[in-house]
Amino acid sequence: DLQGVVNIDDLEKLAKKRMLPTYYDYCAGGAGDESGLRKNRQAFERKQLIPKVLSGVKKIDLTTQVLGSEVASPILAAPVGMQHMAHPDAEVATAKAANRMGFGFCLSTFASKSIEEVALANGNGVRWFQLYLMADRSVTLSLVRRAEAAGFRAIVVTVDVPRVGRRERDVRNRFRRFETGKAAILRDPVFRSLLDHGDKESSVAALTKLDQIFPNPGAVWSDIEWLRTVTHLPIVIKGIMCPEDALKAIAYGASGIVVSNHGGRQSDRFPATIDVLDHVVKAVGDEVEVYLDSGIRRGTDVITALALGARAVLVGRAMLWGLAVGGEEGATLAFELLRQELFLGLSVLGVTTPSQLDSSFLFETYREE
Ligand code: HOC
Repeated sequence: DLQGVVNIDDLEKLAKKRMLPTYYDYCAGGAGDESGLRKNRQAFERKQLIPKVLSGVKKIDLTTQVLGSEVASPILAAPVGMQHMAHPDAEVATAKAANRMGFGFCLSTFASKSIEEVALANGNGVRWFQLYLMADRSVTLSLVRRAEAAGFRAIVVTVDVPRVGRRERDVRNRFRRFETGKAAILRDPVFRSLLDHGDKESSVAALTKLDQIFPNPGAVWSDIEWLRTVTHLPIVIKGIMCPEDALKAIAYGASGIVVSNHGGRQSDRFPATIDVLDHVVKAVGDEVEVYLDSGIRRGTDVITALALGARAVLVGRAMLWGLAVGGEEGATLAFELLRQELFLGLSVLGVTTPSQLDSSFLFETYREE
């Protein structure tokens, strides 16, 4: 199946044929009328880059530093939950693919595979753990401790889900997020201890309990303050869309932020991330590393984000489509396609390392000067 795949769109078309339609819709869908989803793409497509020729691009080095760790490219695997919807090997496959490619990997709180299994699969890879601030701090803390013990190098706190966005495809499909009971958090020992009969509790009771602690609309900035006191790992705040919140993240001890609109899944009225990136980067200066996600499908999208000041990008759906089509091989192909597009994109732009990118390569800046 993987033969003949030329780009991420090809992978998505194949994934759509492979996946259960309700699962595909859950993964592909966005909030409301899905204009947020479309905007993420349209905003990238509007951007234009200006090449600087005869720059000597024999050697291109994509190596990037993220939070003090070296990764093979500025493309990281995003924390996509419940990847069993795409393939039974789920995050074990994507973590292996990321390690094969030397890409950084971020594991979701709602992964289908356990923190420990994924760490094993990821080997010596650079991995981060994505955390939701649950309404029960003991569960949140349990996840943090397990991630620390399993060699995760950062905690990425997602802050843009006070309630889960209304994705109309899921409403029509009567899709229930945890219907399969496959999210590994259901097996967390501290979570199990909250159930009346511990391990013997039926999965229905476990799902009810999970619904009580997530989403947590009561989460506030002081929860980040608390998190800062319980872990020495760097904290990255994911879901920042404006300079004010970026500055708060710094004040509360973050080492990085992810400019993200949750892949257009939380609102159809949030702007595209690539359109707000510049304001956020200018506000924070060098105080934190800024990453971006939501809508990355092309190497040129990565370049555009980096030219606007992002250190790296995270890719979710692109990886998922690869996973759906070919497990670990498919996810590796998705990463490889993006890596190749990035390599070629830099070459034709006249750039040999991601760190050379700046706004002088953006047509809009060039035109203004
Ligand atoms: C998988 C459990 O990131 C999404 C999630 C947020 C909701 C978590 C539900 O679907 O966008």
